[in-house]
Amino acid sequence: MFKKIMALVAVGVLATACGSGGDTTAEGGAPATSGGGDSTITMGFAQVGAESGWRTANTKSVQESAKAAGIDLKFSDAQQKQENQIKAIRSYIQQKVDVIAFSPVVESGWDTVLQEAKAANIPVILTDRAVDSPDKTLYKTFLGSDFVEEGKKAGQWLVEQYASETGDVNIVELQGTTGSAPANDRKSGFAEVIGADPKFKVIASQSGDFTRAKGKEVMDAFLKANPDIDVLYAHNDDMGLGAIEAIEGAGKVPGKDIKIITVDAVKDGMQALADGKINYIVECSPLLGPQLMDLAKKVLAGETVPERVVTEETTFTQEQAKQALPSRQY
Ligand code: GYE
Repeated sequence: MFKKIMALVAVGVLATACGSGGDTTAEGGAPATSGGGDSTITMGFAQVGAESGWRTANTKSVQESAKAAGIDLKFSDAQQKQENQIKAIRSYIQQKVDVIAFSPVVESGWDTVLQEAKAANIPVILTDRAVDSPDKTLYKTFLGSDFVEEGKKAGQWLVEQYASETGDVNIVELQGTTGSAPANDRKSGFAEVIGADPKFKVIASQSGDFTRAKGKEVMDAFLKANPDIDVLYAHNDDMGLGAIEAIEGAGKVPGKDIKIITVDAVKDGMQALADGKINYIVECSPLLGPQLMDLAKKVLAGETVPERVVTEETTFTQEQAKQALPSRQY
């Protein structure tokens, strides 16, 4: 086991350095290439679920990159339930994996289980979504997008599109999973930007749980209650795609009668954008696997890693989607 080798190296190198509960990222534990033994890293990965095209692409990226990096991956799907994720993490602790990576379904309520991982000396890497714990020693790094920035980009596009509009712009919002980092941050980033002009009115805002089915259901209700919707802002493509069905079902033209902004830029979303049914997509990359494996190796080698690794991403108009689609990986 990788950890055992590292432990031996660490004992030699750091014998006098750390007292109790020393920081495992402490420099100096590094080049553990001392020969022989089984140096395979075992990673326990607690995934959120399979709620969206984004998530499916993310899972594929993690699984493929683990394989490519020679990391033994234990994978679990929590079906969007925090209690399932906590169970999975506890089981990884029991199995004494070398490193735990997970994408926390919601932001709060992780301290206890993360303290258990810390007590067992198993480093944790957050990927995709953040936790709101003030105790930054509970994890080594957080790899993922800046969701506030994504919400701002969505808001900026809207502000530009409606620059010459003098009347009210009625917006409905489909939020992601309640309590999740992307739902909280995409909402607040967007609100901050459009809040500068009172003509932008969010007339309804509700969770569609990041799924197509829920997106359709909630949009149906929005349409019934509000005859005058100008814009839909959906926190992911899947909810936007479900909402398109609802809009068409109500006899309206998505992309024209109701302008649509979404986040993610997965293939189905990009296709709808190219087809004129969505007006603008803010990209959120699910391809976090290679960087995650790289970070895991560094953490286990005792190298210092940045506290936060932000994913680079862009935005797409309808024209840009047409150009990007043929080579889109997910
Ligand atoms: O945008 C959504 C998925 O956490 C960034 O989760 C991720 C979000 C993504 O269900 O489609």
